[in-house]
Amino acid sequence: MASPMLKFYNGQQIPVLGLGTWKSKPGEVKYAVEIALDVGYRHLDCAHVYGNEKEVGEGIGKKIKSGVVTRSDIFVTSKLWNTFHRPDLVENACRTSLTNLGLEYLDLYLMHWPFAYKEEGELFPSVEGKIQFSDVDYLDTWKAMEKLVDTGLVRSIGISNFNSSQIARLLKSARIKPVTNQVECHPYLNQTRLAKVCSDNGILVTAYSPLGSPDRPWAKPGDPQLLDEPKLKSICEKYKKSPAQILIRYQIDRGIIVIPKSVNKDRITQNFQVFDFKLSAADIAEIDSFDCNGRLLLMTGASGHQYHPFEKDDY
Ligand code: NAP
Ligand code: SBI
Repeated sequence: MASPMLKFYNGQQIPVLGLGTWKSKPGEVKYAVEIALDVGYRHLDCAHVYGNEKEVGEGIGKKIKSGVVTRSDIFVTSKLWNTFHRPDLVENACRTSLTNLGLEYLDLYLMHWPFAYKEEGELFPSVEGKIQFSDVDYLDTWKAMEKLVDTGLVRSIGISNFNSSQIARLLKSARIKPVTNQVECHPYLNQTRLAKVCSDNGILVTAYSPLGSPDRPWAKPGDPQLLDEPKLKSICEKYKKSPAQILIRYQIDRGIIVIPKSVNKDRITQNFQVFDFKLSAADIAEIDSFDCNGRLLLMTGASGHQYHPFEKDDY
């Protein structure tokens, strides 16, 4: 079965389920993309900072060449990294992702974070272990992203990791509204309040780390594992689905786009087998109750930045 689509306010459609590619090694991600397209995925979530867009592009190119998909069948997202926020750098950063991915346009280009880093050098410019910031305002970066829509390099633009105050500030000056805000979202951080702000403004939410990102580089032995959550067990038994499938379906049933990452054939396949069941309202409410403000990606390296989204008492 194909992934159902959601519609952005601008009329463009996005498959509700996509393949994440952060941490997917260059040697593994081409195969992962090929498997995903073979089993029916039509949405790929990419970013310059993942360092693997060339290999993602090779996987896409192979499947277009062999006739499995056409360019217009697939939805490809990339993201503007923090070192390219200065308006004069934005178009070139987008073109670099397009070249690496082997594409002529992106379906969606996101501002990866609201804060900027010192321009152009390393992706994580640091001096004595401290990330070097830039004070470019995300409103100015956004204006340069709007021009990418005008020139046809990207079909839609969106944001990632923006809090509710930052969304409100952006909406006051944006000529083109963001179509989505891609944020960490799973039962331990279900983002109900932020999702309401987005929905009130016609913005869809995209859930990243929907399985609790067990392979995040800073995970420590003994950290709670969402996929092992004991309260998920009876729900899994009831629907005869795995914890990952329940976590993916939880987002779909809330109207949220979801982008689980895998480089494993069986898990890529399993994660797509979520369109033959639906969670009851009571089970969604039960999973909602797991929320514990359990943010996994704190981005502490950017602590102190004026546009850090998670530092104040905001959501
Ligand atoms: P995730 O999708 O929550 O979890 C990925 C991990 O779960 C991998 O270790 C994967 O292992 C494992 N896994 C996948 N399917 C499984 C299954 N069925 N059963 C058990 N384990 C399974 O984590 P994520 O990579 O952090 O988030 C997903 C995507 O969101 C990213 O890849 C990226 O595209 C995006 N993202 C965006 C941002 C942002 O700032 N905008 C931040 C984080 C993530 P295998 O690969 O070995 O299967
Ligand atoms: C990277 F490529 C390296 C580190 C890192 O940490 C924070 C989370 C993040 C990101 O900014 N976007 C992701 O998908 N993962 C990331 C990516």
